[in-house]
Amino acid sequence: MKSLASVALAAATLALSAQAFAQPFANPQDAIKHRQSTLKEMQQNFGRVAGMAQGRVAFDAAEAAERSQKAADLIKLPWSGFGPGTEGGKAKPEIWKEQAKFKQLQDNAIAEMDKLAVTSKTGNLDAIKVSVGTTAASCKACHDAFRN
Ligand code: ASC
Repeated sequence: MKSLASVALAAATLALSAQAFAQPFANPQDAIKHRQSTLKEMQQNFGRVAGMAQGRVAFDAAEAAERSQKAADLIKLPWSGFGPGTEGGKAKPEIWKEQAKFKQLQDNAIAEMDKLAVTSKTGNLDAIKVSVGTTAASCKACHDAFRN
């Protein structure tokens, strides 16, 4: 049986290593999982609205409004998963060398999705098409610079 002291030591060691990592996640793998899963869920919502804008999916104004708002909420979440020491996944190492540029591209994507959420609530498909285009361009700009 493990002694109480060894269990306490193991707990303290775990707490210390988590502290040394100094992140909102227990380890880099969890940070990568967080950014990948939130971006994927965002894309599934944005992609549906993009499909409506491109005529691949029947336009449903209520669904477009709901999914655009979800995408706008979700695009705010991945970024906490790109902290120091979380290199990996499809992320290019440049993210950790060009932090100002990375932040600028995040902010652009967030602003575009917020605008798309507002536009989608009007139900104006022509305006939604324009906003989907500028939003997709903001996704692409970050992928081109920072995603493998
Ligand atoms: C999408 C999607 C992206 C962007 C980008 C735009 O629907 O999955 O990554 O739009 O492709 O060019």
